[in-house]
Amino acid sequence: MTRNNSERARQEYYERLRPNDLAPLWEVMSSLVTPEPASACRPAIWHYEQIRGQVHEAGTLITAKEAERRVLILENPGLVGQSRITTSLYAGLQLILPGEVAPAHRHTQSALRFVVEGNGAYTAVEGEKTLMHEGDFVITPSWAWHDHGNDSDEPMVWLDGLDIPITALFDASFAQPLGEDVQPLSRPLGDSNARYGAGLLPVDVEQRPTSPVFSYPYERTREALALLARTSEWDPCHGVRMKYVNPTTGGYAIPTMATFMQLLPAGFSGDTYRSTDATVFSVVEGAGHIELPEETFRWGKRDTFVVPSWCPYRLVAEDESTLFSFSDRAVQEKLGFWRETREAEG
Ligand code: 1HN
Repeated sequence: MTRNNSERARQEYYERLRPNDLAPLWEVMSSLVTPEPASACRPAIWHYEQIRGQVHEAGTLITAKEAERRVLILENPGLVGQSRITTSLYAGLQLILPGEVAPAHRHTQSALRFVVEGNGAYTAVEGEKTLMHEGDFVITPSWAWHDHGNDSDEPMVWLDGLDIPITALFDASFAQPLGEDVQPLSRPLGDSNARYGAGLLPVDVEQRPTSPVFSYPYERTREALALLARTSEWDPCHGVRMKYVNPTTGGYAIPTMATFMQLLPAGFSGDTYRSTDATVFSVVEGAGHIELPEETFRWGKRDTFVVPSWCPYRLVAEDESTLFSFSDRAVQEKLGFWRETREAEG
C-alpha cells in the first residue's frame, strides 16, 4: 500500500469507528500527554488605571442587586469566552456602591476576596459580618451562605477568585438563593478572628477543610512581612513570601486555592522561577516589573497580572512592594502534581 492509500484507509476506518463512540488514541496521544505543560493560558496584565473607569461605569448601568454580583470577569486572552483567568481558576473585579446589597446565596464553589479599592464595605459569611479594607483577604467557604453590603460612603472594588473551572471539571456545581437579601446574623463582628485567628483554637476544635478565619486583615499581614523583611533572609525568587493558613489543619486557607502575600524589598531583582501552578497576582503597594519569555509587564498598585503554568518569570521591584497571589497549588500538592524550578542569574 502507498502512503496515501494507507492514510485513506485509516481515515475511512476512523469514520466507521465514530458511530460506535470509538476514537484512535494514536492520533491524539502526543497532545494529551505532553512532555511539559502546554497551556493555552497566556501571561496577561490588567492595569487598574486603564480599567477602573469601566469597572465603575458598571455601577451606572446595573445595580448590585439586579446583577446579583456586579463583576467584570478577568478573562485570560488565551481562554476567550471561557470565564477563566487560568485553566483552573476564575477571577473578576466586583463593585459594590454605598447603600447597595448583593443578595445572600450559596454555592459549592469556594471564593476568595482580595480588597483592591475602598474601605468599610462588608461581607457576611455564615451569620457573621466582616468589614473589609484594602489589602484584606476574605474567604467564602464552599456552600456557605454569603451576602455583601456597603454601609460606608465610598465604592468598594475587590478581586474575586473562585474555583469555578475545578468545580466544573468534576460536574459538582450546586447553588441556591437564600430568598432574602441579607442573611440573619448569629455572631458578633470579630467572632471568627477571636475564636480561630488569635493564635488560639477552641480546645476541642475539629479539622475543617476551609479556614474558619474568614478574614485576614492586611494590617497584620503587612506588619509580619515588614518585620521578616528586616530580620530574615529573602528568598531569591520571591522575596519574603508567606502563605495564608487554615489554623485547624496547617494547610492552605481554602482547600482548592492557595493564597500568598509577599514583600519585595526596594531594588529587589529576583531569580527566574517557574512552577506548575498558574498564578494570579494583585499588587497592593509599590511598583516594579515582571520579565517573561516574550514580554515585560510593568506593574503598580492595584494591577492584576497572571503567569501561566510552567512559564518562567522574574520579579523586579523599584519600590518596596507587596503582592497578593493565588493559584491551584493547594489542589496540585494534594494530587502530587506540583513542581517548580529556580534558576540563578548569570
Ligand atoms: C459569586 O457568588 C460571587 O458571592 C462573586 O461575590 C463572583 C462568580 C461566579 C459565580 C458566583 C460572590 C461569582 C460568584
